[in-house]
Amino acid sequence: MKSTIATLAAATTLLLVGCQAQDGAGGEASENSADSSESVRVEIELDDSGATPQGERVEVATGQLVELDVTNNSSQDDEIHVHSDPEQSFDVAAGSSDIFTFSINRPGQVAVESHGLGVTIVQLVVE
Ligand SMILES: [Cu+2]
Repeated sequence: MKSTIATLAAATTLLLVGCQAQDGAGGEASENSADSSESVRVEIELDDSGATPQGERVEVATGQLVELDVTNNSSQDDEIHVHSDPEQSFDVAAGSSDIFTFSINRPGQVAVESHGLGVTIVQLVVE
């Protein structure tokens, strides 16, 4: 009985999340991100202790728009480095936020790194 209630609660939560994703700003990175008609948005926060997310895998389709929504709360200017071919990098000054948009046309794994912090933020799995 307990587990039935828990399952129902989980299902309800999923439904609510689904609605919010459709009504809200949308494009949030999720398990369903293989739909290449929508962009994949990755919200990134940098501070002096590291990056959030850090090392997470994010699935994207080839050619799909990827939006990196970066907030740099650390005390240093940073450079976001996308290890695609050709590679790309984006500057984010300390205390600022910016959105960087790009797409990757070749399947494979592409690391997105913070060079200031020396960490991998996300690993894009391009299929
Ligand atoms: Cu790099």
